[in-house]
Amino acid sequence: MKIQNQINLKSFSSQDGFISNYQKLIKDVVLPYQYQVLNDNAEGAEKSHVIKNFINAGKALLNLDVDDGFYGMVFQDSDAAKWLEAVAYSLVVFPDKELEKIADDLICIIKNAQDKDGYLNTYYTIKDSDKRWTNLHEGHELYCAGHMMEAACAYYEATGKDTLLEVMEKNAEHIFSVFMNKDSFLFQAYPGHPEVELALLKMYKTTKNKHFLELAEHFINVRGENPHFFADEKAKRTWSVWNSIPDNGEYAQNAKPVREQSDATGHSVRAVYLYDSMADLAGLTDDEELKNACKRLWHSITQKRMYITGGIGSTVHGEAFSVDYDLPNDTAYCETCASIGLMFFASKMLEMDVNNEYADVMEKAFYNTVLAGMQLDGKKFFYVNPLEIIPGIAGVAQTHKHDLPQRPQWYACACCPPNVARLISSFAQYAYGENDKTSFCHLYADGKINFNNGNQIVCKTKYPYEFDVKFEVCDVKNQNSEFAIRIPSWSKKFTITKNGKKGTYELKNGYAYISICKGDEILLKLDSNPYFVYPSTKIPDLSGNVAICRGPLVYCMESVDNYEDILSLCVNTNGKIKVLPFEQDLLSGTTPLLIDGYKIIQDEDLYSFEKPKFIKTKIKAVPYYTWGNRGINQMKVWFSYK
Ligand code: FUB
Ligand code: ZN
Repeated sequence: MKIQNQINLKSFSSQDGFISNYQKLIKDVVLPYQYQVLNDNAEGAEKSHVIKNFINAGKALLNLDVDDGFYGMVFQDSDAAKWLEAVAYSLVVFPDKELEKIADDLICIIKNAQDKDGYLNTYYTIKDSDKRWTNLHEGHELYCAGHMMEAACAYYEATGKDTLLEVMEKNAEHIFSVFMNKDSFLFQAYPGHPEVELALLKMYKTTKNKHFLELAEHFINVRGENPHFFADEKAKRTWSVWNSIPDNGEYAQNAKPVREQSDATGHSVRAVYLYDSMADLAGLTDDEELKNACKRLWHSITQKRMYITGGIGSTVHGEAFSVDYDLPNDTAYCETCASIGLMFFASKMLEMDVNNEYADVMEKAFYNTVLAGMQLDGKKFFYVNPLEIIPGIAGVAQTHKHDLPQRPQWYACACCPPNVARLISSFAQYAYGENDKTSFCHLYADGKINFNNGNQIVCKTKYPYEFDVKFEVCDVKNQNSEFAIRIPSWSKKFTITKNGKKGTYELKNGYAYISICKGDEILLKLDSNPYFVYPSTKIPDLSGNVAICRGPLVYCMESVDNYEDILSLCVNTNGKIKVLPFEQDLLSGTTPLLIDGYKIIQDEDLYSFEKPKFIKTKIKAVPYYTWGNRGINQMKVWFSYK
């Protein structure tokens, strides 16, 4: 049984603060820029063609000439879907008739690309309809459908317009008829890339159509029942996308039925999208066994396979989780989408069990890897988020080709950029939750929240750069109303005052539960001191290293701030960390740190018999999410210390 739900999309409004500024950037820069890219109008950016693909699919259905055919990845459709979803969330925060019209027009194009039976996918419609549903291993039809379903639910909730929702209901019913036919080979099939499961659950919640719950449940339950399904499927087909050979089931999380899984394995985005849907289903259906599997997988990720930045999937090979404690900095993969998926998973775990262990990770992933995924100007994006970059090696050495020192404008495989846009514009969904009695604050976002339960609360804060969070209770449902505020585990001390006096609260699983009345003013003061983080000795790559954080922000050092060379620096952990004043003109507004450290003086030889000298120095650090915004530059998160 769910303990709390995300707030309604329309419950949050905001004009000010860190999150609101990011949401303005999405509206003013990111969405228009990405729309240009999707239309192949952004100079210098990788070609997308995705909107043209939809137009061409519509033509193909009418047997018209499809001049420039299909272009891009087999899952190209999903870029348009994620963009539309981001537009929907943005329209809630910043209504904009012009943007809404652009989105409505795109929806029209998408509707025209849908076949009479409900099928919708431009790759297959343009290239070869006979290939439909014959290659779930590589083909991404269900993945693309899932993303469009998410867009449809979001657009309906944001605007009340149901054109896309109707398209996707028809599509979901079509998928139901194909995959729920007990006599078909496809009855044992499951998606190569999980995504449609979580989307079908959204469709169920939006439309209340039980088929969608049944189908999501089926896809989740059937996964891994036949671990060889992809090989069986391959034996039946004569075509492939990448000629990939089905492995032992690790890559796509199908080695075992999901309830028996314990280690987070394989492609990290696939994994967390799947785990998100498992947690959602477990909460919806009160399924203890499934919930326990989710908890095991959660612990596998967060206790053994996650970076300090909330990055996951440490290896480029298969964009995947590696084994426990294999967390290299310089060859890290850490796809932006994977940290977004981790936030989804965390949010669903929170719905079943309000505990700061989930919200802490959600926050870590957001303020570090997810935000690092986008240039501060909103026009360039990282797919891979390493924790160390040494130009000359990064992006050049064969082993480091994937770790780029600068964000590109776009990608041939462009899953991450629109994913960041939809995540930031829907931030409030992750920040606040509610049930009949209690309103929850998991993350702190400045703004007003009209909870469905009748409570109305205004949050005022300059978080994550200041650590006072004020809540004004504008209205309450009744006398028993309650507000639960997360106390992050990084905050070594905190105080809560209510109406200027020491507040009374019950601390449960990292949340302070406070009874609230109309007019109450609650002030949470978190620890503003920077702090050192020491890694487990089980992580070989981090042995003898330390990282520096303040609040949820992991800091890094860049050579541009440190004598053009950070490799010769080491931190003095007995020294001081000075919090420098907030600089509005630095990196879109940030608070740098000045750390006591040493510079190692060594001769130029590759190896030397002389012990190096250490001279005292100060090291400047900036938040990790801001790195790579000042040209090509060395960057490190972990440092040796003395
Ligand atoms: O396969 C679709 C998306 O493209 C995945 O989620 C990303 O990892 C990228 O491979
Ligand atoms: Zn991605």
